[in-house]
Amino acid sequence: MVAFEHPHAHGALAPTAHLELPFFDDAHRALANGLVSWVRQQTVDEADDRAACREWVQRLGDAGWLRYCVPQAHGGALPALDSRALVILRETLAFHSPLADFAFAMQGLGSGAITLAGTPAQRAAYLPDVATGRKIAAFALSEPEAGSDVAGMRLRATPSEGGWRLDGQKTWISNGGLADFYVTFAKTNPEAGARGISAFVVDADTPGLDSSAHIHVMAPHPLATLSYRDCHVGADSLLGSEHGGFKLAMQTLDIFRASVAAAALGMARRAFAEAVTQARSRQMFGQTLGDFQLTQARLGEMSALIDAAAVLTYRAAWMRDCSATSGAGTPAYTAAAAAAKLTATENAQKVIDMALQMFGGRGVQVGNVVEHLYRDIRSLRIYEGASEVQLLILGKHALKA
Ligand code: COS
Repeated sequence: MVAFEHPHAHGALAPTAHLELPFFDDAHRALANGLVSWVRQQTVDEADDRAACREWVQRLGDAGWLRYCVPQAHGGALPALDSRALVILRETLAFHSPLADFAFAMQGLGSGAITLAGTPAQRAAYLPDVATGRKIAAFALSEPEAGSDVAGMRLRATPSEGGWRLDGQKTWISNGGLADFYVTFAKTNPEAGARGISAFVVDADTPGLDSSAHIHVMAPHPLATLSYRDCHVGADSLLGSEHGGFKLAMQTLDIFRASVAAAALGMARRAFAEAVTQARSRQMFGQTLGDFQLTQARLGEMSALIDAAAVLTYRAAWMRDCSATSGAGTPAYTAAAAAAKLTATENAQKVIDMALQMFGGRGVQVGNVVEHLYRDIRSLRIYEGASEVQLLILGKHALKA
């Protein structure tokens, strides 16, 4: 599948109109405009998702967009990770190609824990190469028996001569088999639940690490199961404090959850643009599809679902970037990111389904943009915290407030 063709007639629905909202400043607007011009020129053959992912990482790196995944001190574009920039990048890329968005996002998620907690040596060894695309990053948290229940993980790290020995499995690992390194979360004290987890940076070529078990899913997305067998890493691979891995994982997810919401938003906006073009052009019963009030009502519903998702997404990103009292690391921010992810992914699924329905039979024809989006959106309601986990986070927050 080639990256989506842009529809010609966006009119008032141009995907940059929302940048006038007060959540954004001129630098964000310039970033969005530059990215839109660039991404419209890019066409990548996505028939082989692994090859395409490498190609996107290369192009995104060469063009400088991956620099938004790491801080300036290590080759990044801005002094610190800027959530609104991440949101703009993901929304825009997802509008054009969900796989391009994925390739971008994984560089950020996979290196996020190094940005947050890495030693100067770890940051220097990985972050500049993530920013150029020379190294592909991955975040290895989930296990066959521990998806939503992170504290239930079993992969074990035991102290060994000069470092640690890792034994166990990770699964559903994005970029599995492609990545140059895996930020791997492991139990360092199996009795201590969430307080017995530590993070490690594990290079892909470490003996004992096998990433060859690829998993095939309904939309292009390189995934694998990782096996760690007698896998030795040095003491300098420990990332952050010993037993501090659970919080580090949560803090990393906190940063990127609002950006998952943005990816969903980009896909919903694309489906909406396709639906509007279809409504204007499709003739039936002597008029256009858009002349039917039923269609107008449907477009109205889609537009409201998109706006609700957008405002929550931008609010979460803005809270993290700007507010001293409700910014990063606070329960209010965690809740805002959860509300954004929940609403944007669920709403995008509805919007894309409605758009597909407006295309009739062509909507389910393989290769149609809405058909592709229908498959692309599904996993966003599951990964980086399923909708049920976001509900749990919001419910707990409400009870504590
Ligand atoms: N930031 C910082 N600390 C956090 C945090 C956050 N966002 N969320 C939780 N913590 C802390 C808690 O404060 C608690 O600290 P103390 O031990 O000092 O009290 C500790 O972490 C444990 O928190 P909690 O009791 O809430 O943990 P649970 O085991 O109940 O798990 C959920 C909570 C379900 C929210 C968590 O496991 C989760 O997010 N699961 C989904 C994981 C996910 O996204 N998987 C996808 C993998 S990436 S594709």
